[in-house]
Amino acid sequence: MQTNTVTSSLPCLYSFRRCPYAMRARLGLLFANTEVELREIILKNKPPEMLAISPKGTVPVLQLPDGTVIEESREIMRWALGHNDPQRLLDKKVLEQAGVLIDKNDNEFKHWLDRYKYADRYPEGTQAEYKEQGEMFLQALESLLTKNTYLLAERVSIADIGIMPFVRQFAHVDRETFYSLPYPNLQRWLQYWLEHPLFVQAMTKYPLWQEGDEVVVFAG
Ligand SMILES: N[C@@H](CCC(=O)N[C@@H](CS)C(=O)NCC(=O)O)C(=O)O
Repeated sequence: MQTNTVTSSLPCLYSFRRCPYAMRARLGLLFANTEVELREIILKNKPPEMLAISPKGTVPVLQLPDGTVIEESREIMRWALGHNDPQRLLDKKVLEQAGVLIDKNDNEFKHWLDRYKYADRYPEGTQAEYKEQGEMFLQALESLLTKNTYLLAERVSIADIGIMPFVRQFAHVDRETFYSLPYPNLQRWLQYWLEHPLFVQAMTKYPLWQEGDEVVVFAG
């Protein structure tokens, strides 16, 4: 975390609608009922204001009114829910397991997801091989979802909102294939999330942000 001066009274989120990391951050903010100023960006043309506070150049980035910069999606979820967590997504009972699952998502599943999605950029393997590798994680999720309605319990946890955007991305590479796989509980879970009012809200389209624009409030 770094500190810089900002003028707005709201935390400011640099976000890209289609980025799964940014989706989980927006979901975290919505589940925490936390209002932020939303600055929609595109990766091809990152605003200098964002790069000035977070030179690594990934979204999401959240800048707090005191200047603190949070530049990891997991930390943004944790920060938001750490302040307000009416649905107890950070329930102590599942927190450790959620961390392990999100690690697996970010460090392993995402690797295969990228290759499955952009197989032509990774000619050393075939798309079918990449899909199979990605499915190992999907199988683990399916097994969890045979035990519970949500990934880790009978109620939503940070694991659900942290992982759902990536499963969505996998499914959207080829919806027909995804829905023909033998993962009925995962399909049900994904469908539930795609229709969830907070996910629908998280996917609202906003115009690209430019310096001088009126503040767009992303309402929690
Ligand atoms: N570990 C970061 C990863 C974020 C990330 O990689 N975001 C992608 C977009 S989905 C990005 O900003 N990539 C930079 C680029 O493509 O220039 C987090 O969890 O926030």
